[in-house]
Amino acid sequence: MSDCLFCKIVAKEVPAEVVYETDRALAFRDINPQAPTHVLVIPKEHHADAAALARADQGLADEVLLAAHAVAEQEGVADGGYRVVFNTGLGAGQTVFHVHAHVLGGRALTWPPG
Ligand code: D5M
Repeated sequence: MSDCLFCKIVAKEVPAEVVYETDRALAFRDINPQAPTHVLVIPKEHHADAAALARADQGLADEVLLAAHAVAEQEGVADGGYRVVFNTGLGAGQTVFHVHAHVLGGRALTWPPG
């Protein structure tokens, strides 16, 4: 989508610190990190949110999840525990409507989230 920020990151029209990439998924550091490790994992193809992705392409949804866990391993936060979050919809705080998994780790994470 031409007006989508994360599609522009995929197209390299907007810079990002990419930490992991597969044929169909991309992971880059969040511009406003909420934990020592805060990486966003996206499908390169545009889907608005997690529900839309799961309905449209379960294989791609799997690939995004696998990439999220690979990022946690690569970042060294897998053993200590980490969180994978899909904010889905305005009420959940989603601000960018290109589905993304937040991978958060490197500090104690409290529950419930805010
Ligand atoms: O999360 C959207 C996330 O996207 C939020 O944590 C900031 C991040 N963001 C916004 N612009 C950029 C760029 N240009 N690079 C990296 N990260 C970015 P949400 O769940 O939609 O609230």
